[in-house]
Parts: sequence; C-alpha cells; structure tokens
Amino acid sequence: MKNATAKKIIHVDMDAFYASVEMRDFPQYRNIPLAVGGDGPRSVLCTCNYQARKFGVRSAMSAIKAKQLCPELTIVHGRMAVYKEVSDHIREIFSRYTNLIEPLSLDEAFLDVTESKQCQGSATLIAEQIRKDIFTELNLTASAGIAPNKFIAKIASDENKPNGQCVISPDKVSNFVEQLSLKKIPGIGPKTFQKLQSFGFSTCADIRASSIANLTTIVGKFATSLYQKAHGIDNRDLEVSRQRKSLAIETTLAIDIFNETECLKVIENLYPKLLERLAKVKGRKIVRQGIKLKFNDFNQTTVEQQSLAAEQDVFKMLLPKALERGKGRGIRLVGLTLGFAQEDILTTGHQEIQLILL
Ligand code: TTP
Ligand code: MG
Repeated sequence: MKNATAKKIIHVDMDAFYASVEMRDFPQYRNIPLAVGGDGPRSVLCTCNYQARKFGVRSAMSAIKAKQLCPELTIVHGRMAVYKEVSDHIREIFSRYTNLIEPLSLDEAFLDVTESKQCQGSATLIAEQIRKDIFTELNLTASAGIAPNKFIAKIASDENKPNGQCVISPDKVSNFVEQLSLKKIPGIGPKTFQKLQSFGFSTCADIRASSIANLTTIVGKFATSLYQKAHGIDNRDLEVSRQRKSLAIETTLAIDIFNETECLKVIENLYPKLLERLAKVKGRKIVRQGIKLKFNDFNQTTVEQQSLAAEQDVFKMLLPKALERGKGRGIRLVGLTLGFAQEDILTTGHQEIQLILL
C-alpha cells in the first residue's frame, strides 16, 4: 500500500572519502591501491580506495594485515583540515535543498526533503543534483539512498556505491528489507549477529516469522526495534536540534592571494551570491555579519560585528582587521557570514506514522 504522507529521506555518503580526497589532490595516487592511516607497526587504516578493497583491505584494519593482503599498498597520512573543509562544503550544498539536515560524520548526512520544492519535489532528482553539485564543485563522488525513512535510506546508499544511488519507494520497502542480512542493520554488531544466527535468524525474513516476545528472550529491549526494522519501519525524525544559526558563503581560491585589493574583489564576487541564498531563507532576522579568512597554513579567523541587514560595505570594513591577523600569510579562502536571531526549535514537522504490519 502506498502511503500518501510518506517522508522523503536522502542519505548521502561520500565514496572512500579520505582516500578520494588524496587521489584528487595528488595524481600519483590515482591508479594505485591507496590507504589513509598510520603506517607504523601498530597503526590502523582509516579507509582505503576501491583498488585496495579488491585485495580485501578495509577500514579499521591494521596496517600490517593490509600490507599482507596487498604488498604494493601505499599508505598516506590523513589531512584532517582538508577533509573538514570538504565536509563544510558538502553541508553547504545540502543546505541549498533543505534545512533539515542531520550530519552523521564528516562524510555523511541524512536530509529530509519531504517539503523541498526543488527538482519538482522529486527526492530522486534532488539526490542526483546534490551528487552532481559535489562532483562539479569538489571533484569528488558521493552515493545516495532515497527512501521513506532513515534506516532504509542508509542501507540504500550502500547499494550502488561508488558514485551511484538507489531509490526504495514506499511500496518497495517490504521486499527490499525481506532479503536483507541482519548484519546490515545498524546496531547489530558481529556478536549480536552471531547470537541471532545461533537461534536460526540470518535475514529480516527470519525475524518477521518470529514475534517480539520471542525476540525479547534473545536480544532484550532491542526486540521491538529489531522487529520493526525487519518490516522496514523506522519512525525516527531527523535530529535537527537547532534552527540554522547562520548563512555562509565561501570560496576556496585557485591560488593564494596576498593583499586587500584582491580580497575586496573576492568580496564583490561573493556578495551577490550571498544575497541570492539569503532570498531563499524566509522570515529570519539578521543580527550579525562577519568575514572569514583561511590562511595558507589552514588557520582561520572570523571578524564579526552586530548588524541588522546584509551590507557589502560592512564586510569590506571588517576585512582589514581579518587581514591583520594573517600577518602576511597567503589567503586560500574567503567567506561571508550572516548570523540570525535564534527563535523556535525546528523539528521535521511530521507526526510519527504508525504503519500496520501485515
Ligand atoms: P565511511 O563512509 O565509512 O567510509 P569511506 O567513505 O572511506 O568509504 P565508502 O565508499 O565505503 O563510504 O567513512 C568515512 C570516512 O571516515 C573515511 O574515509 C575515513 C573515516 N573513517 C575512519 O577514520 N575510521 C574508520 O574506522 C572508518 C570506518 C572511517
Ligand atoms: Mg563514505
């Protein structure tokens, strides 16, 4: 049965995130098995690229084991500041499509696009557009899952990885979930999985054939949630605790710049774009504006002042103080921000929908 009030949730997850950033920035890493992590005798890997995965190399594996599986593996140290910068950028891309964003880590987030009007309100097209934006602006690929709830969206985003997406419409949820291995359910670690298996439960279909009472004897309080998940039900809203506090636009420059005149030109370029975005944010009171500079050593500074409107001259006026803090370092990023008055708490605005189990 199709549920007319079903939510539209997208789960976006970057592909081989840290490794892809290294391959993007260093061409010599592009066609070899690559991992990011420590390479000492006690180190573990944060992640690895898809070439390395062909050898069985995985996240959280020890560097020693990884080298045994793939002797030609190159292991590089991570650059967190760069990953954080990419993460901020993808979140800014998400915010073009909805205010309801629940980031899970640097490289993944849930988006509730039920009320979004972009792309004719199609969650499938919004996900495609977001992945396109990420590719055009950051030269990185992401995968997405589109579904009526967080649980299914998260599993779906893994289905067509890398650089793919998977739509599970409300009427397909039941079939999709039936074949699912219990290993794939968040919250079921290797130990719980083993225990469930020893009682004859391997897939969601096996759980469906049981009862909450019976499952309680095996997994205790987790039984209800497990039973619901096996039917594809997950009524959790996105955890979007606060309204957007600010609106920001920023640009990472192709080459570092060093003086005020060049910075002013960047501000003049960014300002109309900030106004465009501001036009889409309805009914918010501006209380602050600020300028952010990131220097070529990745340190950053923000200079702000109270303000009741977005004024280009105020950004320009704040610039000298920000520049002074750079003490001559090159500038790699310029950003403009507007701070909003904090009002109501946002929720996703959807009542929990109880589905009837068939
Ligand atoms: P994941 O999204 O789990 O992995 P991934 O993006 O590298 O690969 P996939 O294509 O399968 O999504 O994690 C995102 C980043 O978080 C990852 O690039 C590195 C970091 N990370 C760790 O530092 N330690 C870990 O154990 C894991 C799993 C990830
Ligand atoms: Mg990822």
